[in-house]
Amino acid sequence: MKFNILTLFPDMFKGVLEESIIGRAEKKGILSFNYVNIRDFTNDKHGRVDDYAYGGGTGLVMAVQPIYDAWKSVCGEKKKFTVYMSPQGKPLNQQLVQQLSSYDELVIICGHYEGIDERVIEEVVDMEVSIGDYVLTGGEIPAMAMIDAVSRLVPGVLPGEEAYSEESHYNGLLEYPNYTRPETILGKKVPDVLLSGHHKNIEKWKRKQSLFRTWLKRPDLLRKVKLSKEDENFVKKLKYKRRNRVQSAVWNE
Ligand code: 4H7
Repeated sequence: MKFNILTLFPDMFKGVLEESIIGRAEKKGILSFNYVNIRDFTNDKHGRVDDYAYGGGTGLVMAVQPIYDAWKSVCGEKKKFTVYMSPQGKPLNQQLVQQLSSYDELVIICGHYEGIDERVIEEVVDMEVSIGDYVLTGGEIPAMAMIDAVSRLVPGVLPGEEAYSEESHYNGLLEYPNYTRPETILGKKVPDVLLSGHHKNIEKWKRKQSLFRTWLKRPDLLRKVKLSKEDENFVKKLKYKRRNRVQSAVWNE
């Protein structure tokens, strides 16, 4: 999958996307990043890419010309799906991440300052995306978050094929807790079942942990996901116990 990133600050991306899993996938040729510096496209003799806002108001607005020409240089005559990172966008979630991972190429526009002239958005943007209801100084960090989330769904990016299928098994729920060596540390022992070698019980424990955590921390997610009869029964038990106000001890069996 290829990401074309239109930004005034291409260097912000390099350290992040060259490391770890995403970096390795790029070296393997599964992912590619094309950084397009919007400033390289300005026709302004002083190299300016922004200007005062019509109607007043604080701050500078990124002008149409450099962004539009940068976008044209990437797309030519063939439009490519173009995303603009903005607080007004569609909230990014795993479902949208999955949708975006189906493209084999994306163009991502990162605004800075007060954002970009509305007319570029009208002309070239297919989807505005937000990574959450908070304000940042630029769209670069949102772009990196989105690229990371989308990239890990591209086949071959994650190390084991397993990692992904395991996770999708818990789709829509929070993940169960993880433990590694040593068996005891800080006076705390790894849950016995994980050392038992009894795979069926381990799977059951993981599922219950997922359901329990989701119920406790993100009940909103629980309402959206489809549960088996067994899952339902387990969650019902939790509800009953919550009424007794013993939340920290709700699940001792
Ligand atoms: C595009 C338009 C995304 C980009 C406006 C970007 C949060 C997110 C930005 C702005 C972003 C997100 C203009 C918003 C200046 C803030 C004070 C850059 N912030 N700005 N405002 N949630 N900021 O995805």
